[in-house]
Amino acid sequence: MDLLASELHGVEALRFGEFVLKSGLVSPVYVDLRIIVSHPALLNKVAHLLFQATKDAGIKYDCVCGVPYTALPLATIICSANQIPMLIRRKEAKEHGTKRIVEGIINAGESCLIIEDVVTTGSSVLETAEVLRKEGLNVTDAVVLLDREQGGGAMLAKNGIRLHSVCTLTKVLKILEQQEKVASGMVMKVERFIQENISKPSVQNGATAIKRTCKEMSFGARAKLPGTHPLAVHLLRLMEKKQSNLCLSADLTKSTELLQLAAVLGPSICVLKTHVDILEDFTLEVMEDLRKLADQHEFLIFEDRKFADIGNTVKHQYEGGVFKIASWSDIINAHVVPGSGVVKGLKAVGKPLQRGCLLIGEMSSEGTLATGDYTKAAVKMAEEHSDFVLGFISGSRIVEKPEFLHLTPGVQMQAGGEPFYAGDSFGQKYLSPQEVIGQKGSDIIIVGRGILSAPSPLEAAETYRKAAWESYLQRIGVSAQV
Ligand code: S5P
Repeated sequence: MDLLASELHGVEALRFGEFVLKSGLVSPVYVDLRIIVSHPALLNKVAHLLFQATKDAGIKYDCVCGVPYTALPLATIICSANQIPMLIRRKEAKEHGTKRIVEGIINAGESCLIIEDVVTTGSSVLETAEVLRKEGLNVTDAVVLLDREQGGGAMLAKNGIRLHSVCTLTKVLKILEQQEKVASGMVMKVERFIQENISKPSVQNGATAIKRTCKEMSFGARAKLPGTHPLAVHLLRLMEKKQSNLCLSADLTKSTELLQLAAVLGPSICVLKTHVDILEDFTLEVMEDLRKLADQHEFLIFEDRKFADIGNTVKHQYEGGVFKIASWSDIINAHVVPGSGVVKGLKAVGKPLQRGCLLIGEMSSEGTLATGDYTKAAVKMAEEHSDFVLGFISGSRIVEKPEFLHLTPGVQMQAGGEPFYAGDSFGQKYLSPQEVIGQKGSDIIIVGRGILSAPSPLEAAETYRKAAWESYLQRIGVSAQV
């Protein structure tokens, strides 16, 4: 074990310092075992240790599957050296041909052992187990080289999977400390980090989900990430400055009312969302006046146009026509149903103007079809066009990338700050700001009638602003004082 720890450290599979993880957490340790494919002797050694761990634990299994991608070569070596049939799990089903998600011969009822390099929360192992179980295989055990001891074992146990590890992160740390490769101060820092960031399994809607118990990045810190869209950087900074993660949905039909509301509520909001096509008296001069108010009070304008056509058509709809949306709106949004052409068309107009786009990943309405694979496709499209797409319209956080923003509509409270659970008569469903920001992990609440129908829209806006901001502060671990 001593040799393994020093070799992993030597090839920089374990690094110490400050690293931003996929979840947005800043970690003092970074474990990345992908590098070991460049060190064949070490790769063999790791595979051997994993196999030895299965023997020591007395696990019985018929075939082996590695969690893609890092554990694939490890599973291959184990299977080849020991003559065990292997299965390969695809990350995405093939678009053509067989559409298989698992390659290799599947004999339903057989036991499949899962191999993984590192386990933190256990979600990657569980994801692979669920795919294999859907194919009729039994999955009861997983073997991992390094357990980061951040709740993965407990979460997997809850889902009927025993986790066996060759080594734990604390053990490796101790060895490296003894070998004087890591300073004691750093060891303590890492141990504290592990303790503070243990994920606890929780059950939601029948499925096991990881509850966020860890501290998250602030809006200000997210603005500093190199991959954050420039418009999102601007928005995150003004959110911090104004202490507001409230977007007003200004669904009004008269331009004087729109401008009046923008003037009064401007200081309380970070974004003002319009549906210009419901204005009875739309003119471009009105939008020029709105733009001036936006600059004066520092909020962004978001035209909720929900583009959903082929690229060439949306390009015209965005740039021209009566509304000339691109000339005054900072942000627009689009459905992903046409495929990536819709983003490409919008990007051709919006990117040169430093505009940004939100993709609709989920909707707040009853019976929405934007769920499951559709939502995943929206995330993939956003990742592929992150030079123009700055985030999502969604009911919850749909991707753990702090560079992306999540804006959530369907928010309302009763007078007095109580949550309001009913919807409207057309299928709109509501959650409270606390649920949306605190529990669902979204960033910005979008509120329309909750503010517009209140006796004092300004008072209501302030109540929503404070509730959403307090939930955000709690989420990042700062005591609320708004
Ligand atoms: O899924 C969605 C997406 C959007 S953008 N559900 C929504 O309600 N919206 C918009 O948010 C909707 O068009 C409306 O402008 C606003 C919600 O308004 P409210 O009055 O129900 O708060």
